[in-house]
Amino acid sequence: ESRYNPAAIEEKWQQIWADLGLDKTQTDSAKQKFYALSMFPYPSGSLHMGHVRNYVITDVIARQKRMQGYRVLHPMGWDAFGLPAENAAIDRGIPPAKWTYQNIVQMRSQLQRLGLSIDWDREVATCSPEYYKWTQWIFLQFLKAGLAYQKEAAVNWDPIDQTVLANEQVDSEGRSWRSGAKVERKLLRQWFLKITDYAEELLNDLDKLPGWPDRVKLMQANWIGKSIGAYLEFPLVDSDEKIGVYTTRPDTVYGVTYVVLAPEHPLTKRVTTPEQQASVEAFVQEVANQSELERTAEDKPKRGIPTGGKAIHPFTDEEIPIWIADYVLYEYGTGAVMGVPAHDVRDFKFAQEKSLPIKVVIVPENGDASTLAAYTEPGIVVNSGEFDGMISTNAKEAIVKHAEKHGFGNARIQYRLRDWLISRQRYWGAPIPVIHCPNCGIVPVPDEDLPVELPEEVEFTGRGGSPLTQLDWVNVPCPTCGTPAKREADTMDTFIDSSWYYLRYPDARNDQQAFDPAKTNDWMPVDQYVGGIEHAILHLLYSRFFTKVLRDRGLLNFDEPFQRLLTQGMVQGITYKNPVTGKYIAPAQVDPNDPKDPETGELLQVFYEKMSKSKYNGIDPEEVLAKYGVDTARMFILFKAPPEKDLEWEDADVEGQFRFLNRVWRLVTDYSNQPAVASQQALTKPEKELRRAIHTAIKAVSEDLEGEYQFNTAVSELMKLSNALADAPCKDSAIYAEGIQSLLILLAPFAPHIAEELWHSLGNTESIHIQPWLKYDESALVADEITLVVQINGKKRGDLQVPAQADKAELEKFARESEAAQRYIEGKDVKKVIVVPGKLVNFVVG
Ligand code: ANZ
Ligand code: ZN
Repeated sequence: ESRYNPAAIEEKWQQIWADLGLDKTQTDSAKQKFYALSMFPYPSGSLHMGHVRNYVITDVIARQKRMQGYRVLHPMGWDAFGLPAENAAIDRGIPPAKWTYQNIVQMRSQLQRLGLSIDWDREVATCSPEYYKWTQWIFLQFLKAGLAYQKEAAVNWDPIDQTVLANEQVDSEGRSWRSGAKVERKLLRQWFLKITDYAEELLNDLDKLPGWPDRVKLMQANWIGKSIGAYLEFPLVDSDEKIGVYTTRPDTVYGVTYVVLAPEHPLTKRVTTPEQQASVEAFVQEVANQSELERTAEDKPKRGIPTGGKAIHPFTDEEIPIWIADYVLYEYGTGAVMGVPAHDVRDFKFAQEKSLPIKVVIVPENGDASTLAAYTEPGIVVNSGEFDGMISTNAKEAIVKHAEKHGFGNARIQYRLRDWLISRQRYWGAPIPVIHCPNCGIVPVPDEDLPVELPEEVEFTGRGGSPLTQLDWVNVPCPTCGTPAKREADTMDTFIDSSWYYLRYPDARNDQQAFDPAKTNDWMPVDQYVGGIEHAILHLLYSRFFTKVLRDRGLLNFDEPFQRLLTQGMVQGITYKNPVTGKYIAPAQVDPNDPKDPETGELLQVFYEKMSKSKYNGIDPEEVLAKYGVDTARMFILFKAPPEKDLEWEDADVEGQFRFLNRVWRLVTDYSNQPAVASQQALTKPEKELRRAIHTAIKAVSEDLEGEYQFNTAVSELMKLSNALADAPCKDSAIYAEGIQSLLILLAPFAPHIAEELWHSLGNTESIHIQPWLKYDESALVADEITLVVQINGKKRGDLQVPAQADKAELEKFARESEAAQRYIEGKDVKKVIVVPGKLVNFVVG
């Protein structure tokens, strides 16, 4: 046991910890709770470095909190429904369940190799009937609350395979990944959740989350997209009907020179004149097959045509033309826009292309109106009747008031957020638990019939619609009237599964309820959530939405699920790319000192990029573990970069952490061979210094683990302490013993195996992971002496040790008497002396 051999200790301790039940969640209610949560992985089959980083970060936090005396909940599970399992079934004939559970077994054992202090008794897999029974039950809660409804919405339709495609199955040219057919848009009746009912609260409650990165909160706010404006009505010339528009700029209403409808707008047909009918119909057809992205792309020319119809401007009574255009989206606002080319960039472009009039109604406070571009800033209102001369911001209010008074408009708030489309026309998801009855309409599956289980005898062809629609499974009697009825064959978006899993962990084995509210309210909210920035919007927003709805159903007593959020950075690998061919070259084929393409000899670009198979820049966690052990991998990941920053994988730094752990190993094993500790009365100077180093480390590491989680600087503190111990002359002192023990305790959350092994080598019989976290002694931090720098004309000429409490005059005296000063001042005229207490004395000589 003289050498550090990770293989000999890591699995051994993992087994012992498991036998001791060290990672089990404590329920001692006298202790304060701490819920440490990692975003659960999709069981793709193998663990990658991004996972390792995520789970190690959460593990360090969980371990330290346990040592600090908290009862900690640190669970893990599987986000296990979704497309890849269904693709594996189509491609290789493996049933989705089998493929998924195989992957879970594989990845669970990989996770266990990382020495994560996870309570595996609470593991959940969203694809198991024990779990999705409650996903379905929660859906029914939404239905009962009036928050789930059906409406028509477009899907990607593959006309050859006759199947719905997910967005990921459509390439950038709009073709099906499988058949290559040009994908069409098709309207289907689908299920939605009314997240828009919670838009305002989801926005406002971001203020309750000081422990979230500002960047994430901003992304959520933008996604919700609150917009404050007005609704205004433009009557049609020849009927009582009106076109309602939503605008953020009512102050520009006198500049309206046309009105535009989204092509799908129900009034399109009505307003189109016979002469325009053919071309309008053709245009509507064309736009129907475009995606929203294509329609709104900034760089594309705005396309549109006149309908021939006319509307009346409600303020001027002028007749203005009605157009349709692709840049107006049917789903936003009212699906109609008042065109103000002089003050809106898109309208300006459109008017220029279509030769529509441009009427200026806002001018800069000092300066002239330009007709070369839209003027979009505030200014003075002109050409606007009774509103002329007003400041545009005030005119907004006045114009809305006027519209309100005359009954053709009002102030309105609008959100970009849309209701959540949760229907998926696929097999591997939780079936939506409703039955369609010809007599009763939509009938929820009664609670006692849940779960609606996925049938197992299924053929996967990738053609002809969801496998569920093709099975006798859909035929059931109506639960209410007994008439032959049909099950809903859509399954739920997998984001639903992950919107509530954190509520299940506190009570994961409950087969009577989704969770016992008492238990979940006790553990929630999550104290620290750790995961990728790619979930900054949807997953986090949906989870917040679920929490609020379940709170309003009386099941939860808090508003926000995740108190603090850490979004860890990416793990990047060194990447070689041929700039001419655009090909990536595997590092094994490249000489790092002379990076050339082995085939063409061209000089390669070298940079760091997120690890991925296609770029050959990935590092397999298994290989690193086999070579260095998991403690080194953990230390490297924590040390190399602050957790929220990207991390560049560098073998030399991995090596460096391995050497550091070897030094710790030697330090402790050398020490345990030492003779018994000698006891003394007063501390010697080296002892005092060592004690200061110990308590400085305790303070620094504790602070680094508080709030901001600066694991990288915490690891450097550990390195400093180990150096101080190595250099200490007082190895037989009780202070040295304190130092060794402290080093191990501080190291324990970071490198749990080596810390445990060495702890036991000192004769301890209890696990290091249940030792109390250390507290520093403030008085030990005070230095007796400081290093005083002596400068001559601002240049350092020497330094010396002086008593820490020396005052300015004494400092000057010490400095003046120093050898360095003597040599340089000798025979010269000291014009000025500058004393910076605690640091330096500078002599200005002439
Ligand atoms: C007239 C106007 C004049 C506008 C002006 C802007 C500037 P946000 O902030 O995103 O809510 N708009 C409204 N509904 C639309 C739709 N369905 N599709 C495309 N554009 C739509 O922006 C609201 C503005 O976007 C509205 O204000 C409207 O153009 C346009 F000088 O009305 B505005
Ligand atoms: Zn019925």
